[in-house]
Amino acid sequence: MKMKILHETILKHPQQNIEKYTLQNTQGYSVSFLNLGGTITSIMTPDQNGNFENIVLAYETAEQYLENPYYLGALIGRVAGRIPNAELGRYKLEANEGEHQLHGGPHGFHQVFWNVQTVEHDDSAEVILTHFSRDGDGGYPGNLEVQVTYRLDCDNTFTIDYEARSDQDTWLNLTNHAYFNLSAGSRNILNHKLTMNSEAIAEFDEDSLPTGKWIPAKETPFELKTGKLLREAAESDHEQMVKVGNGFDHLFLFEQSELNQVTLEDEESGRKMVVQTTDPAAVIYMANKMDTKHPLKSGQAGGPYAAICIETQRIPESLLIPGLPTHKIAAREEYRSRTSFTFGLS
Ligand code: FUC
Repeated sequence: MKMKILHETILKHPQQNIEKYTLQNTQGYSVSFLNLGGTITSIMTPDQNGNFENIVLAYETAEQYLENPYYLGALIGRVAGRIPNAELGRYKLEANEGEHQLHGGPHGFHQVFWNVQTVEHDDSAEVILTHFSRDGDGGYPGNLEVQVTYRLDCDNTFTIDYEARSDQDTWLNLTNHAYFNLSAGSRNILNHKLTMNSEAIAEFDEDSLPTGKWIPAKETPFELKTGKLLREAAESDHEQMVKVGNGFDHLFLFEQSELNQVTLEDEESGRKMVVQTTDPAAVIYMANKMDTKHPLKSGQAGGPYAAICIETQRIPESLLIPGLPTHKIAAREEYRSRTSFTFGLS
């Protein structure tokens, strides 16, 4: 039996319609996303009783994606994370968090209508999203061609491949900002267990900007080798944890291996997700700063600890580690990274 790709228009808009695509495998797992921002709106997986539910946060209405204030499920670029004073070298970027830039600025990739090309194979369903970002877009140098491939296979793995190339030296750090809740929103994430080989976290100042220093994870609440409940992070009195609203909202550096891994488990539903990436780092964000102003799909609660984001990425130049890729890319260099999410039961 062939894998399926379904398609519907969910909002007619004078500029461009919002189209929704669903990749569905033969076991009933599915991933839905929009042409706008490549935004993931649903990932349907079964719990231990075989009930399929959506394990990512989504807004109540399609119109909300035109703004997407929480960056729910969106592709993030050109540069994920915060850029101090919205300045890179001699380039002045568009600021959108006080003087700083967050997640590519107000016209970042989450606001882009991507071109979509669907490809159905026997054992996977694939969609290729492409975007051409002009020299000077948002203040960034270089004409940039970006291609993101979303693929769901018959073994319940969803893979994101990022590829890009610029005609000038520039900065680039691509990720996806899905908010996961393995209980499908019926509880917060404080009883979810997180396991990863974290080597260090980037120290943050009051504005969550990196100070340039790495803090070793060993023997701190950021050591997650044997797994920790997220509740421990929320209740920790570690200065870095309190600073960002009690919990994780930090750039974690992996102990490097060929594929770096993060595992998330929810005992009550039995769901488990394994994230593997070629990227050297990931921002782990427990939605500590999320408000409840923007309504979510019925059955989903917003606010602190509503979900967790695992934003795999590169590291900023200010935190340079020899041998690891930073945000800086050279003219005509091939930017490539892959992150996969495998869904199953514990
Ligand atoms: C994450 C966090 C930020 C921010 C954003 C919406 O990437 O690092 O603090 O709140 O998401």
